[in-house]
Amino acid sequence: MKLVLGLGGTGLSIVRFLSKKNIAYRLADSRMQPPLLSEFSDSDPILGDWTPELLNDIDEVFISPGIAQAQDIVIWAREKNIPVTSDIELFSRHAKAPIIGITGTNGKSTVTQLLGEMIENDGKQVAIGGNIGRPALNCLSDKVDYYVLELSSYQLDYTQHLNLFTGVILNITPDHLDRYNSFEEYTDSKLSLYKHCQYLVVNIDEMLIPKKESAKHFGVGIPKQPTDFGTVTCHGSCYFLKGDDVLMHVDDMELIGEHNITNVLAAFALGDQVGISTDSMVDSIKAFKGLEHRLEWVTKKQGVDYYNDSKSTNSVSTIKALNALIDRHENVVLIAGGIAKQEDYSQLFDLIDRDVAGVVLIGQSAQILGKSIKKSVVSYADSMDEAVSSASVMVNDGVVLLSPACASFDMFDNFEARGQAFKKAIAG
Ligand code: UMA
Repeated sequence: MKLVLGLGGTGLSIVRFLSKKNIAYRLADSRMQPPLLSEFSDSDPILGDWTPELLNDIDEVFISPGIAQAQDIVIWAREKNIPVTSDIELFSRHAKAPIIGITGTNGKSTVTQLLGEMIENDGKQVAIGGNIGRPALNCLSDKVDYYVLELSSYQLDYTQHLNLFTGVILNITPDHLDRYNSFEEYTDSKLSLYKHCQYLVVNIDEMLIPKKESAKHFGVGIPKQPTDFGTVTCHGSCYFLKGDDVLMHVDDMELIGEHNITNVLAAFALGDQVGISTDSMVDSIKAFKGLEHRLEWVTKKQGVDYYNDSKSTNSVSTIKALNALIDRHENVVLIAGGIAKQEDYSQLFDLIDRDVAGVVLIGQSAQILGKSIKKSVVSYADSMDEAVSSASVMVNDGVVLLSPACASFDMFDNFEARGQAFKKAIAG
């Protein structure tokens, strides 16, 4: 019998898959009232604190990514040599089409979605899933030519075998340090993606990622190999390159910010690795408007542009969003705060003090973050409505950016709810 842990989106996809295959399972969640409980009414879930008896007669545990490896149930299972497996590995055992895996601290959803659109634009059937929000098992289909999966470190931690045709680690910067014992442990989790790949796509600019002769590389600057992707700046204009060939003008993409140049290069390199035509890739990039909650332009109201970057839950991501807007606008007011990660925010504070007109802080970390901002004007708000109205008063013809650099769970269900609250507050 299998044990399924977690009654969230992942658990539901696993339970549905096992039921279809007539595989017996036991289902458990450590919360008494998990939010999706009603969806599991046929499965007779065991709710509340987990005990070792849950593992009786179990030959494999299928675990949701939100459950940490330090949890007793994971330790007990491993002590008894019961494999603890992700939905991603289960998916891979049954997927017949090539799988492309995308991980990294930031940018993975953007690259996953863009690559999916490139493949579709090239006339092929594609399914996009994983950490981006659609559980991988829900993507399984005989009609698919390619699967594009966003993979989190949490999912990789429970994945021993995964058959990836190609994959990329976009970048590695500190994140989720509440879940890992050290940054090195988090880095190793991300690096594990490459051991599953037949063909490697490697970001040449990322120090922590080992370079491999046989890999396809991408990075800012002129590519060394004819099959690699890069950029060149000529008379003040920047272009994407494959080897020596100019592919398109960087300004022809809708996405803004230096980090998105790297994201697009990654999508180019992956698309090329799977044989997508250059024309289809270029057309997709030109048409791609980005994802909701990722440096998303919301509206212009009384001379102020509002950007929703609620997905930014770490300082590196917020720094990238700020830099993208500071390059284009003189006056930027930032709304940030929430549950701070155990990371070094000093570079973000430096940037705020140097280039940000004002900051409105919300959530659990507001006062602590506020103490470290020395020059920029700081104000505090108890709700998103209050934050937007304070920021709008502060800004004076410029940009209000929601880019929290923190997790959302102190005030919202998730980053999507936080982004929606921001948009609602703007609409008034
Ligand atoms: N649970 C327990 N005990 C625990 C922890 C959780 O019983 O100790 C239960 C909860 O009560 C809940 C269930 O597990 O019922 C939730 O499982 P989950 O947190 O794994 O959430 P899912 O709904 O299955 O969503 C997961 C990913 N969530 C996490 O990794 C935390 C989603 O990524 C992903 O989109 C989805 O699978 C589909 O693949 C979200 C995320 O925040 C967006 N990811 C992190 C990130 O991007 O930073 C990694």
